[in-house]
Amino acid sequence: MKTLKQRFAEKMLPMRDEVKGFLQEHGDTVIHEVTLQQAFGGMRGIKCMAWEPSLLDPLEGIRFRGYTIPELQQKLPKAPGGNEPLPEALFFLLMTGDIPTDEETAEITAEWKKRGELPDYVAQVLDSLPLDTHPMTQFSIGILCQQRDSVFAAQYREGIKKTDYWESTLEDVMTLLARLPAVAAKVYNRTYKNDRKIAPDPKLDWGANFAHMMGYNKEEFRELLRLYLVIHADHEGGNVSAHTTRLVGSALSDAYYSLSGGMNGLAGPLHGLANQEVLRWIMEVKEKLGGTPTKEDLVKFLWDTLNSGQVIPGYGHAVLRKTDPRYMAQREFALKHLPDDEIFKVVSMIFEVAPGILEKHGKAKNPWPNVDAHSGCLLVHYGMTEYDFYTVLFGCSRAMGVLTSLVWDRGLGAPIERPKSFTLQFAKENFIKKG
Ligand code: AMX
Repeated sequence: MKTLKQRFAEKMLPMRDEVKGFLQEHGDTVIHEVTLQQAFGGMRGIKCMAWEPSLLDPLEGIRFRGYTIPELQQKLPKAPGGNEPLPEALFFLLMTGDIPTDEETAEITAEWKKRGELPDYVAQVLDSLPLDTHPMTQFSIGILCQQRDSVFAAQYREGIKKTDYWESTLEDVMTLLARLPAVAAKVYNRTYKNDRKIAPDPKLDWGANFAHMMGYNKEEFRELLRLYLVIHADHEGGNVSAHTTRLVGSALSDAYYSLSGGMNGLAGPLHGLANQEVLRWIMEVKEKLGGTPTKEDLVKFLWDTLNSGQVIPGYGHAVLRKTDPRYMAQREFALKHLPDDEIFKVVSMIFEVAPGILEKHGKAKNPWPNVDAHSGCLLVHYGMTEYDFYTVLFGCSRAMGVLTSLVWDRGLGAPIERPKSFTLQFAKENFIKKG
């Protein structure tokens, strides 16, 4: 059996030549015109970056290497007796474009097990942080402090060839991904569980072992975490965590610097932090309206939220214009495993009324729920009530997509990013026709 590295090289090396030829022939082709509105408005929708692992359609949602989430649930290898795809298998797919066999998936599981131990110095760095440090801050520091282990940085100092950058980057990525659950579990246990130490279980796959190290051993929670780690892994290249990881990496900062940067972006409330905001807000709904609200009370509460100038967390999206399939995958999970859960009932009721209200409100371009509107409800059901931690789980998953892209960028020889900026004065003088 070929290794992941060999399979990756088989795909990447011909593509390197293909891209070179493609650009020689079509490099001057204009693919987008940019308006001032876009330049001042978050560069929304400008087609200006290539990103291989996934592609987002505004109406259909995400496809990972061409596969929808239901297709992944069907086709990717699963844990024995399980129904949800293994995240390791998704990583293989993101890297190579091919659905892995059980053996190929097992190779990644084994490799991550081998590399997955938390170095003592990382634990010491984390232990030096005040306990009220946000888990995402701890997580990002836990990633960043491992930079000293970067094989890419060491080899770069020694002067490796540009065409070989991807090999040491892949080394870093494998070690980083292998260790992420241990970093995250350390953050979880020290922040909320008196710093209890739970040794990894070598019999378990990556997701199940992650659950185990956080103290969750119910098979249903393992399945949830596997699903969670798959569906959050990538959302094409322009979102904040993906784009930041790429931008930092484009300076040839190594995988540790790049991912830590991306995670700082994920920690924003308009991006990954929305999952903790959703849960906090649902608990507020329950508290203020006394348990499960009536539809009328909920409608009023939603309007009050909007009228006080706040967003409805978990609703809307910069690109999507329909219900997020990642939301639907979690809803399916809830309907199957926890149909009578009280918080799920509130989440469902919000799903019924919020889109209509947002449409009437008339601001949000997309009134439908995104991935973050659902995840917290599932985690609370299994006892993970620490909302502030949720974005760390998101980060462990997102790392797979953005680090895949980093290896591809190194393979394809992507240059440093450097778009042109300008001042308002410059825009007035150069872009506006006189007279
Ligand atoms: N509630 C209330 N107002 C909303 C809204 C919501 N859920 N979503 C968008 N709007 C408002 C915007 O604030 C904006 O108002 P403004 O004109 O006064 O500034 C207007 O509608 C137009 O915004 P948009 O073009 O539809 O959205 P966007 O691309 O600027 O922002 C997003 C997208 C996700 C940041 C936004 O929908 C939002 O704030 N949602 C709530 C937070 C959230 O769920 N974030 C998670 C997104 C998924 C992820 O990355 N993890």
